[in-house]
Amino acid sequence: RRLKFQYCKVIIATSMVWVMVDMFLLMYFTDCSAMSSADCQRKAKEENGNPQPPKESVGFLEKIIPQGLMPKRVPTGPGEQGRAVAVPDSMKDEAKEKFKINQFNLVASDMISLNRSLPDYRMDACKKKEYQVSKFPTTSIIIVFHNEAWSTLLRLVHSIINRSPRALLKEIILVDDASDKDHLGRQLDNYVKKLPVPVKVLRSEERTGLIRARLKGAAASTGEVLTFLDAHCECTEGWLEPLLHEIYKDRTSVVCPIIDVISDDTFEYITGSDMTWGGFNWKLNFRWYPVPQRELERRGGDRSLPTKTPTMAGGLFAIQRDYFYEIGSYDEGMDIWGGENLEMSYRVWMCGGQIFIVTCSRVGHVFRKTSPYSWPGGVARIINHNTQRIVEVWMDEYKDFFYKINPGVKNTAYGDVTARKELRKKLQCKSFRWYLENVYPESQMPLDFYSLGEVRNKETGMCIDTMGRKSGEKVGMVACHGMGGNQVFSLTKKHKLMTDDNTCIVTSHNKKVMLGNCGGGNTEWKYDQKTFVLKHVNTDMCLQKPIGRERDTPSLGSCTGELSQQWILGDMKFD
Ligand code: UD2
Ligand code: MN
Repeated sequence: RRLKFQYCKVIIATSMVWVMVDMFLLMYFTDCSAMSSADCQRKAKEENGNPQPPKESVGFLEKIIPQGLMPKRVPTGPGEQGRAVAVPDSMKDEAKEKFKINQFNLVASDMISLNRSLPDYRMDACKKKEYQVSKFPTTSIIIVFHNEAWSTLLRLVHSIINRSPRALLKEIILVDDASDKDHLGRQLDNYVKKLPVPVKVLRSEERTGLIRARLKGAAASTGEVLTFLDAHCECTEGWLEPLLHEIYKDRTSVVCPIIDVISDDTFEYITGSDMTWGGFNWKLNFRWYPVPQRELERRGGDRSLPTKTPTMAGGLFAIQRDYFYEIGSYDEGMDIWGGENLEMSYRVWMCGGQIFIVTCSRVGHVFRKTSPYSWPGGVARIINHNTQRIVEVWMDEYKDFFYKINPGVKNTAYGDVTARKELRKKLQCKSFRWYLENVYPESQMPLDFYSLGEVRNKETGMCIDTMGRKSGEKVGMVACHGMGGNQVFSLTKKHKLMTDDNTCIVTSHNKKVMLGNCGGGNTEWKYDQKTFVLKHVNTDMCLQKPIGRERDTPSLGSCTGELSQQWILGDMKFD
């Protein structure tokens, strides 16, 4: 009888499990196969309104249900498998209107399940790697936001819970930087309480900006590693292990995933290249550039090995917690947005650490074309303020590139940077020149140069100007304005007449003076300080004022040395 009773218990337990599985699967996947598209959208929307159990429990069920018995149901709802969402015609006006709120298609985002499925985008070599996860440090995930949308923020939280080994996930810390949206108040507090991972919600009464918000999150963290993410990301399969692996191997490694693109319009998940790294231009804008051959070779051609990168984008990275503080955390004097990524990149490299893009880790991010939130005091003021703090502390003589382009910024206030300069001294950090030579020799900043500033014709008094044009277009020649920008050129010791964004003054096959890529041909000019003549090396001809019908572009002529071929270069330092 006792045996019979046991037998009954097993049967009851088993059927209960099956009922649970069924209910769970019904809730988890928005199956629209038998519905009109409008009904399906409504269902998906309802699903977003109701907290769903995170995918983690599927893992739990997989363990107790024999392999092969798991019902095979591929989710088919909007955006599943990272697919693009098509907003139905009836909702297009609403979508257009709501785009302004977050500068992404909120209606599309709201249609997608908070638990949306994504394919495993990793390269095969990555899928094969085995990690000693039990030895890895734990991490706190820090997400700061100002007025983030509900669906993007919570889809991120779910993607973390669904796709990170639970043992490594110490907590998720949400830092609300003075948002004024109802859904980010009590609704958020209540929602996160039901999640199977500890989630702390911190709030600033006053807008602090993302830098200070991240510091607030870091201060409250208890994990051994801090992992920062923007609030509109989605983590993919296996994203966390390779990041923590690098930090486990070397605590001074600061690691970034590949940042894939989540379309701001359709929310399609679009994989980014593993062949790009982070750089910057003279204006100190962060930019992606192709990974140079030497870095591919350093890795022996194995693209699954982490790429060293001169700079990071800023939003998505992991760093050992104690090392974060040792190396100077963040510059608390930086406001709202911008610059902190370059500041940290220079600091880490110059003070003994290293930065990697870990190509086995992929996280999607909604890149926006414009910023949705307010910028107290104005965008330019904030960005210049932050950038000035970087150049003054870290860039030594190379800060002139930034100031020549933005001369107006030179005399504006940027607060006190003595503490940051002391930090640099205390950590015995290397020079910016060392960084350019050793970490970023491909940089657009010439190591050595003869001049930096305007290029003025002695006869006409006019200046060479890119007019904001690109490589392949003609060079302009207009009145000198003394405002830097498009009139700043550097004559480098490699004899290039270079301006920002790797653009040089070159000559075309028919001997026209053009803008061209500095890495291309016909870029060399020799300047004679006594005669003021700029001679083009390949053609042996001289740069001169505009002639003929082309009144607004400098030309090339046989060298005569007359005034029309004489040029004054800004800030010369010949030696
Ligand atoms: C990029 C980075 C971002 C940051 C920024 C430069 C990526 C993918 N993103 O810009 O992390 O490094 O460059 O500063 O690398 N936020 C606040 N308070 C504010 C302003 C913003 O909490 O006052 C939050 C915001 O809600 C978001 C995060 O900070 O979660 C980053 O802001 P963003 O998404 O506008 O920055 P993004 O991606 O253009
Ligand atoms: Mn962002």
